[in-house]
Amino acid sequence: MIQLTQTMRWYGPDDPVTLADIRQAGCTGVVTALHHIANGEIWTREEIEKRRSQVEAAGLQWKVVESIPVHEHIKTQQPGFERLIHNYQQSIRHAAGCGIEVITYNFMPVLDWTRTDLSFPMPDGSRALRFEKAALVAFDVFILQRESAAASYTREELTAAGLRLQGMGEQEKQTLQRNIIAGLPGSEESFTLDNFRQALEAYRGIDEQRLRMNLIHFLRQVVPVAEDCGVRMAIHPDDPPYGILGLPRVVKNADDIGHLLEAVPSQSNGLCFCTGSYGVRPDNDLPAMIRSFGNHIHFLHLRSTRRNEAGDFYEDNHLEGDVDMFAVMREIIAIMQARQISLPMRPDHGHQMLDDLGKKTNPGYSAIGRLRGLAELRGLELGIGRSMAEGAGRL
Ligand code: CS2
Ligand code: MN
Repeated sequence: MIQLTQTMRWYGPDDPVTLADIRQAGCTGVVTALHHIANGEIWTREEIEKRRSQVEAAGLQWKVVESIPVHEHIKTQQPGFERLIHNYQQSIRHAAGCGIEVITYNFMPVLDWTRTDLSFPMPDGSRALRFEKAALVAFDVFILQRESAAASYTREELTAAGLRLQGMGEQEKQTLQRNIIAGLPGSEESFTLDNFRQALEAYRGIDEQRLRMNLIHFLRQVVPVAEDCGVRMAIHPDDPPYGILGLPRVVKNADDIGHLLEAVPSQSNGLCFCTGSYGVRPDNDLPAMIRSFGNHIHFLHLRSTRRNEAGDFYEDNHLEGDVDMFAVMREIIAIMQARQISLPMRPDHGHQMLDDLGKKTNPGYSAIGRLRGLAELRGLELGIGRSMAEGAGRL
């Protein structure tokens, strides 16, 4: 019975969670990135090798990069973007030459993942990450004062946002702003209000169709290179999986995935299937998506969210919330048996809990919450796998 390859994300030598911690959590590998190399620059073999030996010295493997960031100028096709694509191709070649098998990336405009609250209290005393619609709208309309922002929302949403703002003290406004634009862990960009406005400006005239064209252009340049050197590209979905702050989004649902896979058909054109991101939309049927795109899933982020009618969601325990993790896991196990490969996974985020509540941690990436998530997922996998094998007598 082929099983998932269990990994955790490691932010490098400055990560408060050590490689030894990750090993004790039961992982055989890490996913990591060279965050010290500026976005757009080439990842050299020397730098990749240096990281690899650190990881291997701790008894772990490094097969998945998360992420080689895609420069904003590639997303918007600013003059000079061809050189940036060329650099990206070089980084792919170098990574492949150093034994990397999967390269994760995303095509989210301006911001990587977005949350409004990084310390949302759960009933059990742990802390979760949360996206609150009214707070986001309050930031957009009243703090950022984005031109024509009000036109993006309904009257009810604007009223809720106005009330929400009134209830906020100066400190809370500052924190909200920082949470949204100062860059969550893994984001390569960090903004002040002024340069954030400029960054949004670069998307004037870029609608969903245009952004998709730019992504397809990028894929046409990089996928053949990846194919050539035997690595697989894995696109992470938009988080949250719908437009925010007037920005276009192109990796939200099955239709979007279908477009990308059809436009550039290759085994190297694949997905990082993040159940926490796709799962925010009630119209995304995750088990069905895994069934249809299973051959192109190269990496898994397993996590669950719980949404409400107002458009808010928070990150729930890995086996609770709106994601049917049992059904998801069953499909993943079936895909691995059909393809006869082990897929790398990581528990995507976790609650801040126990000892970690008193520590400085990367939001979402504390040790104990992820350890809990991983342990639950590992048990779920074992239970389903064994009963499938014994029940069907064929797996
Ligand atoms: C986030 C992102 O939800 C997530 O996985 O932590 O940092 C994500 O890993 C990147 O956007 C992928 O490129
Ligand atoms: Mn994810």
